[in-house]
Amino acid sequence: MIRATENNEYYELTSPTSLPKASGFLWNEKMMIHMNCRGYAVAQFMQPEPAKYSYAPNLEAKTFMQPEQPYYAHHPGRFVYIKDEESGDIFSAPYEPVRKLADSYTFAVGKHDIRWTIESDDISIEMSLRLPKADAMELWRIKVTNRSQKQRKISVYPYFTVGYMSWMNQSGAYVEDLQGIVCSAVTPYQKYQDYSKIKTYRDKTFLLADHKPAAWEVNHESFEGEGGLHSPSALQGETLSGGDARYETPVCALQYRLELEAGAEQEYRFIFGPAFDEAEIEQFRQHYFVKRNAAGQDGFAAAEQEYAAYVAEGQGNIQIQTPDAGLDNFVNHWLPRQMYYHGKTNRLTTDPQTRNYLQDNMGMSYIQPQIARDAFLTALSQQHASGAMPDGIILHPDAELKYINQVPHTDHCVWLPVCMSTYLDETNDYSILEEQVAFSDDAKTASVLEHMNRAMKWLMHDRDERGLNYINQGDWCDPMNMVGYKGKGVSGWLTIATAYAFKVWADICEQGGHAAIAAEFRQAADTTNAVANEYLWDGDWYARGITDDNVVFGISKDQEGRIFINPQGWALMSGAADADKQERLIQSVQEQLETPYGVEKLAPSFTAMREDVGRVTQKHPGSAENGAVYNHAAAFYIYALYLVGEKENAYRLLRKMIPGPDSEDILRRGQLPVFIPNYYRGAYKQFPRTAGRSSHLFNTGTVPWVYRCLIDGLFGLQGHAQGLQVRPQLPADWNEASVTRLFRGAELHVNMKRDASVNGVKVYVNGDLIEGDIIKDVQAGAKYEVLVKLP
Ligand code: CEZ
Repeated sequence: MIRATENNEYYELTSPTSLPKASGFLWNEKMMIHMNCRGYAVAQFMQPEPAKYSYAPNLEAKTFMQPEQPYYAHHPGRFVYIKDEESGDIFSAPYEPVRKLADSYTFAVGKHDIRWTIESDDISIEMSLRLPKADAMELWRIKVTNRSQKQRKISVYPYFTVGYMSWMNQSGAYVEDLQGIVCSAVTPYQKYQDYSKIKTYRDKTFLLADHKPAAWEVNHESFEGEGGLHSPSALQGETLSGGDARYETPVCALQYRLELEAGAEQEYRFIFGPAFDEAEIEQFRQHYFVKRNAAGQDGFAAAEQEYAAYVAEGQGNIQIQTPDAGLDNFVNHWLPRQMYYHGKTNRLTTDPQTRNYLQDNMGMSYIQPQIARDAFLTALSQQHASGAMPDGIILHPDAELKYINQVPHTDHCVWLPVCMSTYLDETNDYSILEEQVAFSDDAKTASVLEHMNRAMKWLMHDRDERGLNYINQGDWCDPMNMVGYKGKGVSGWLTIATAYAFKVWADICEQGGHAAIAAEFRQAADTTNAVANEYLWDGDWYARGITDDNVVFGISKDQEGRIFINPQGWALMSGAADADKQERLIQSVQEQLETPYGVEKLAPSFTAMREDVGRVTQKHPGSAENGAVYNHAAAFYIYALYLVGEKENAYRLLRKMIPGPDSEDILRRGQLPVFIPNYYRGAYKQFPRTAGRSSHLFNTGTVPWVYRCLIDGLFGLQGHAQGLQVRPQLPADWNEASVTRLFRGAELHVNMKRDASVNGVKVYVNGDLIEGDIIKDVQAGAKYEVLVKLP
C-alpha cells in the first residue's frame, strides 16, 4: 500500500482513501504547489508577495501557509473526468471529484515530479505534474490508454479549478488563437495608492493545451449544473457548451473526444498558471509548445529536464547506509530536498522571520554554503546599531514586515552564532568575521565580528535585575505573547539559550583567533547558567519562564503546561544542567513528554486561556505549540541529547520523527515519509484518538536541525577548524553503518564497524591509524577511505 520504488526515486501510495491527505510538493524560483493524492492542490506564486491563480470557491483570507488544511469537495484541484461515450459511465482521476474507486491507483511522489496511474474500466490514466525552473506555472501530462480488447469511444475532460478570483472583476473565456482558456480578474483593493502595484499583477489564470479541444466550458456553474461535482451536468451532453464567465466563477474545463483502438494511447499536455496578459500567454505558448530547440525538443520537454536538474542541485553531503532502510531512504532522498526548498525559497515570503531565515540558511550551509554566507551578511546588514536584530529580514525592496513580524520577539540574536557555527564547520571560512557590513540605522560599516559581539551584548543587557532575559511578546515560541508584554516577564528558555549562544560564540572566537572575546563570553555563559539554575530549576526540570506578575510557570505546581521541552534541551546544550540535573530532566521528559510519535512541546496541553502566558494556550490542545510533537522543538532536544552523549535516547526520538517503518504508524500519521511536517498532534494522554496525526505543513525549521543531529551526532562527522572530527554515536544495536561524506570539496567513504578488540574509537584513513579523532589536511578533490572501529 505504501512503498518506496526500487530506485528510491519515488514514494508510492496505492489507495486514495487510506491516507486521504497524503501529498507531495514541488517548488521553483517563483512558486510552490502542495499536491494532494486525490487531486486537490494549494499553489502560490510570488509577485513579490504570495498570490494565487487557482483560488478557493469563496472569498479567501490571505494568510501564511497553515497546518492541517482541510480539503472539501470544491477545494482547488486538478482533475480529469473520463466518460465512456457508449455507456455514459464516468470516473475521474486522480480520484476526486467523482470518488469512484479505481481498479488500481498509484500516487507517486518524486523529487521533481508527482505522478498518478489510475486504471478504471480498462481505461488507464497517467497524470504527471512538473514545474519549469523559473516560470510560475504547472506542466501537466495526461495520457489515456485503452487497455481493453476493443475499440473505445471516450471523452476526456481536464478540469482545472480557478475559483473565486475577485469581488471586483472576474471572467473567463476560451481564446481560439491561444488554444486555451484565459480567466481574468482584478486583485481587490481600495486605496488609490495601491493602484500602481495592482496594475502590475499577474491577475490572469490560463490553461493552455497542446491539442485542440473539441469543446470547452469556462462557466463553473454551467459545468457543474444540478448534477454536482460527482456528476456534472455538462458531461451529460455530447459536447461541452462553450460557455464563458462574465462576473461569474470561471473554470478551465476542456473536452477531447477519442476513438481509441485496443491498446492505443493518446497523450495531452497542458500548462496552467498565472499571467499578466494575453501577450504573455502567447509567449508561453510559443516557448513551451511551438518552438523547438536544436535537439527537436519543445520548451515543455526541455523545461521538464531543466527542472529535474534544478532539484538535483539540492543534494546533501551525506549518503548513508545503515541497518534502518527507512532512515536511509529519508536521509538520502528527501531530507536534503526539504532543506534545499527552505534555503532556496525562504518559505515563499519576502520577510522571513529572522530566526527562520538564519536556521534555513544553517541548512543551506550543507548544500550551497555561498548562499548561507550571503544570507548571514544580509541579516546582519539589517541589524540595529544597538545590536538588536529585527523580527524579520526584508528580502525585496517592496517588502514590509507582516503578520508575526509586527510582534516584538526577543530571541533573534541567539540564532546568529548557533547557525553560523554550522556554516563555519562546513566551510572553515573564518574570513566571514572580517566582512564589513553596515547597520540598518547606521551607514558606518563594522566587521561581522563586531556585529556579532553587539548581538551578544544586546542579549546580555536585555535582562532584568536577576539576569534573566526579557521575553516581551514572544521568543522562539511565537504565540507566547502575554508572558512579558508589560515589560517585566522573562523567558527561561531564552536565558538558557543565551548561555548556549555565548558558548558557541566563544568557540567561534577562539577558533577565529580572538581569545579575549572568547574568554569574555565563556564567562558570560557561566554566569547565565548560574542564574538559570538559581531561578529556573524546579527540582526535576527547568521552568519555562516568569510572568510579568512574577509567577514562575512550566513547573510541577502547574496543572497544565507543567513541563516544556525547550528549556530542558537547551540546558543540556548550554551546560546549565550538571550530571544530576541532566539525569532528572531527561527522565522527566521521558515520563511526561514522550509519545510514540516523538516528544511533545509541553504537557499537559492547555485547555483554556492562561492570560499571563498568552495565545499559545488558546490553540487547540495537542495542536502546534500547545503540546503537539512540535518537530522543531523536538529536534533541538535530540540535538541536545547527542551533545551530552545520550545516544540511545537521541536515536529513539530521531526515528519517531519519520513516519514508519510499519504501515500502522504511517496510517496514524496520515503522511508519506517524504518530508517532516512542522508537527504531529500531541496531547497524547488527553486526546489519544488524534495523537500522531501530521500537520502536513512542510515549512519548518526542523530539517536543518535533523541534519545537524545526523552530522554532528549520530554519525559524528562534524567539521572542525582542523579538519573532520569523527565521533559517531551509533545506537547500541547497530553493528555497522557507512557514510559517504562530502566535506570541503573532498569525498570520504566512511565505514563504521563494531570491533570487540578496541576499547575506544579508532580511525583509519586510507589504511593508516590516525592519532586522535580529527582527520586533518582534508584536500579538496581527494577521496578518502576511512575505517572507524567502534567498541
Ligand atoms: O510559525 C513558526 C515560526 O515560523 O512557529 C515557531 C517559530 O519558532 C517559527 O519561527 C514556534 O512558535 O503565529 C503562530 O502562532 C504560528 O504558530 C506560527 O508562528 C508558526 C506557524 O506554524 C507557521 O509555520
